[in-house]
Amino acid sequence: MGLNIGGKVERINGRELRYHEFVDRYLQKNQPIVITGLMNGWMASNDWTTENGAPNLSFFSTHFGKSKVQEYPEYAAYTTPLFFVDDWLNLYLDSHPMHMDGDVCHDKNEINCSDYRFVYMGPKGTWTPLHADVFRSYSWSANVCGKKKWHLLPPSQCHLLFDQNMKSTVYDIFGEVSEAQFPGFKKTVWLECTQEQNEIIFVPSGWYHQVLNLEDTISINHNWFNAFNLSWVWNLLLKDYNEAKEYIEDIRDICDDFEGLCQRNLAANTGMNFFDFFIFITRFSFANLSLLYHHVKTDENPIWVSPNRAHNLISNLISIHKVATKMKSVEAFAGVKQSAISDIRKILQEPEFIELCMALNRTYGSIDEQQKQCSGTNNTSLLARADFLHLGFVESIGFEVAGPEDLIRIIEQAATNLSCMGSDWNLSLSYELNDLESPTVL
Ligand SMILES: O=C(O)CCC(=O)C(=O)O
Repeated sequence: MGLNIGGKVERINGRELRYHEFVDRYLQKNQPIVITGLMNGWMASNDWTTENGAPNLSFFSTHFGKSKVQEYPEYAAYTTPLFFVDDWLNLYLDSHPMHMDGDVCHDKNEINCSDYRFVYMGPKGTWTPLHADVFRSYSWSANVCGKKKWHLLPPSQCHLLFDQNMKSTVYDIFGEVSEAQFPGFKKTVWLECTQEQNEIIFVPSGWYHQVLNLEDTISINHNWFNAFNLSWVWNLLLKDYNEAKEYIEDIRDICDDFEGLCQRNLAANTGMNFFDFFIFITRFSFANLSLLYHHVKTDENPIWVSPNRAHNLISNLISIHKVATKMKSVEAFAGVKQSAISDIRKILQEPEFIELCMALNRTYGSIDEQQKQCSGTNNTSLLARADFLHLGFVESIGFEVAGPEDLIRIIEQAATNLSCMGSDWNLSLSYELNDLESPTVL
């Protein structure tokens, strides 16, 4: 039986698309799109492709043949298009390891230092089996050379891909799919797309997809998440945690630290555990708060130097607040509280944290530039100042963060403080926390 194709993925010229349009139409609505016109000037497009469009394998062997990966920071093969720069995952991993737990991952090994930026190389006919992306992240994938055929299924239909026990999914949508095992599969309706050279596909959160290389193909690919799909990441962690726990339930009585084992298995299978995720959102909250305080305090008359930038930071905090609220109600989370996160002062002074703040500021600076074509202030240089951390706000909210309740309290308290400080500022965080829906994905 052939696949039921419901339509094709939309195509758009990236040079005619504004950032906020991308957010409104695709990121927030969680819809796929193929974007053209964004790869001009990439060294990868020039160096990695022969004149007839085939992969230039001799370039790789000549330049990188004797090397280990991740050793060429000075070779800027590509530039992340603006639409995809609000990438918390890779921003974080550029300065912090994902795992704190020495049992899961020892410092500075390959897993701990890696990010979610990839190059895929596949000869004609090779394919990637059906899957949804790690952490329920978004991905973007740019064809440097070659051509790919994509089949995508929206999250609303993903339950149809599972077997009757909801344990495994179909592996190959073009193989023999047993109706007895996967009874829902025949009801699925797919989007398809042929991605040409120099085109970038945006794959939304939670969409299952299978990918075939129609020619010898090289692509550059990032997985990422941000305020718009953060709750999906938490939902997946919780689901995987419950599965990990169920799997070893029968050894609970003979385990000294059953909860710890569940968390270690979660980190090994899913790529992070509750504690990793909590530290991640805690650092991100502080980074967003530090930038907000910085911007509101920069002027003698406290005004937002950029409402767009403030809006981005506030949306991030609202999204984290919502996720922390969900986490609070999860009983198991109480079992993984650890003291390492407890002192805010320590985090705020870590060089890695300052690096994260700078990167976040650059990110929203570049988005802001396009949104209003003029940033009005050179915030990166302002951020280099020693008073950047504004420890004053920390004093007013207390120093301890041991669990989601503390994070919620800190965000709410900061919202109150900032509302008091703002003058001609309409984007009150407390107002938004109370009255506005946070960004959601479908
Ligand atoms: O290009 C491929 O073969 C797989 C890419 C993929 O699955 C993704 O970008 O999410």
